[in-house]
Amino acid sequence: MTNEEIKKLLQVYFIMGSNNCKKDPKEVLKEAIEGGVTVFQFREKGEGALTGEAKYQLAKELQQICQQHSVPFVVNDDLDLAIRLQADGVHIGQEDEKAHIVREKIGKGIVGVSVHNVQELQQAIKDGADYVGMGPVFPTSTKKDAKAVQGTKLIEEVRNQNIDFPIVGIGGITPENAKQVVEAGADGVSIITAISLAASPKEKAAQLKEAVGK
Ligand code: TZP
Ligand code: MG
Repeated sequence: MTNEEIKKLLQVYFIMGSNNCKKDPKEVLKEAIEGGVTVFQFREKGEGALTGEAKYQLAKELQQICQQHSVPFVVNDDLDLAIRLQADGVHIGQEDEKAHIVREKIGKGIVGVSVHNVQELQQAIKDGADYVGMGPVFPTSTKKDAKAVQGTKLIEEVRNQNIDFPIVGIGGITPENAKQVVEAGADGVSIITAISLAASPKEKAAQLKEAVGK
């Protein structure tokens, strides 16, 4: 995919696992898609996360929902699961499988990498990533081992260096602060709980889309 196609996908990037939801994750995902999310990442980790066959079954069901609505389905961390499902992409952190290995194994699929400085960004680009995630932009209690909150500093720094690579911001993003992230130079926002725990995921996703305004 071209940089421009990836940037469009990143606009409202919904991430979720079963432990981020109070109701059925399938219902949450369907509503979020109705509200306009542009890509979905299955991130089944942390306390109470499913493993083994139960994880696979949920992933498969969520993937089917994405397929029915032409929303790309990305798997967090778990390269074997991504390959087994023939997912549209994989997202990895700095502690996971190396990006160039993921690229080799999934061919043309989307590869996303979490980065925390310009050096990690340059390495991700070299390794063949399609986009990077930067954060936490705002305080979040969703990821227990998240790095220090960095605001929009890194996003701005990268754009000031005229690096035109697809970037999505993550961490504590809501319809109220999403515009700030995009104005700093991000192509979109990644969100977990603002959508997954919303009384109406559909409404929240629509508000985020409106705030991103692309
Ligand atoms: N990486 C950095 S912050 C974060 C991840 C996975 C959690 C984001 O969750 P929320 O609920 O949108 O703040
Ligand atoms: Mg990871």
